[in-house]
Amino acid sequence: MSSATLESSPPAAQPSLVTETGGFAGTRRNTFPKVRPPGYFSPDADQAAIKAFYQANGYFVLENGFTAEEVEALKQETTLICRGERGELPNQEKANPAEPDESVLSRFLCIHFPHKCSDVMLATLHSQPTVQALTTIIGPNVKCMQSMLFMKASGKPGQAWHQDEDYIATRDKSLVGAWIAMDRATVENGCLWVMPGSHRPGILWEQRWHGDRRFDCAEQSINFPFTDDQSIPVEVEPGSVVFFNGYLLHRSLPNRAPAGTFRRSLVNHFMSCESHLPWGKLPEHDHIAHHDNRDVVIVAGQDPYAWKGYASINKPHVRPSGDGGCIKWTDGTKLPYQE
Ligand SMILES: O=C(O)CCC(=O)C(=O)O
Repeated sequence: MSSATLESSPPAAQPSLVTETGGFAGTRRNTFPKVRPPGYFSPDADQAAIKAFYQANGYFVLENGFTAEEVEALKQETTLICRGERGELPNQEKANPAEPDESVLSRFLCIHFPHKCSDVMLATLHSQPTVQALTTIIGPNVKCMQSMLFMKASGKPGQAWHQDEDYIATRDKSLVGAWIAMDRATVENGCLWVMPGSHRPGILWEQRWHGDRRFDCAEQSINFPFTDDQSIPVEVEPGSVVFFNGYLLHRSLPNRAPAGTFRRSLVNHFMSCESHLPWGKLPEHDHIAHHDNRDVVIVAGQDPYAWKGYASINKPHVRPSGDGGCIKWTDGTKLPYQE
């Protein structure tokens, strides 16, 4: 990263996996993290520089992708969703008006598909700086298929190493997560960690139950040729968006910040419109080659499959945090922890 940083980055203390690609990182307004690491860009940065960094490293940060007002609106909407004011969530009672917001938010680690019940969340899919970045790294035609709203109160677990294409397969490796910070995300409160360049082999690594209480119930990727100490924390200010490739190994650690604090983020997932989306249950009599989940929102360009129409399949639901133990969803086995 050459210009317009607050301070120049110090020499790396240990060999880093980050591939420096140079280019204009844009006008910096944030003061956190104090030193702007490689891969942090502002919306006025050179799009070619963003693309080069993303292709080499599998992630980048768009600073100030959302304004302070937009972040405030997202936080308020997050509270309303958790309170059941945007529709009752399965197996959850609507919050009692007397219950404080902090107590309600602390009940949830993550709610899937908030864009299905909230116009405020839906609007984030179409946010101009986000869409510009997506067309730079994916191509002119972009669709969204999922959103996830993390509250991550202090004490809540993180997610073990994984690759998102293990869960949402595209046919052209175009999956991108756009992780919007609502609170400052730090190592202490459980920010995202990435393994730079780990998308490049294009391999989906073996996955296994981790048995580790630091993480929620999702499985862990194993046997990949990178070590934990090669990963880097992606600490960001509210309003920043971390874009990451569906093959990039990433994880987050528990929120160890003082009680009563949160690490809220909204993660939207996007892909190219040219790819089918073979996701979710294969309908009877369908062939995997034709399977194309049409519960998508077009955010840029043209959808070559518009002739198929669109569907509403997914509904908002609460993701298990592991508090009550974890169950293997394929056969219902109770999974043991290593104590
Ligand atoms: O926000 C987190 O803690 C984890 C998010 C994540 O792993 C994902 O969006 O795939």
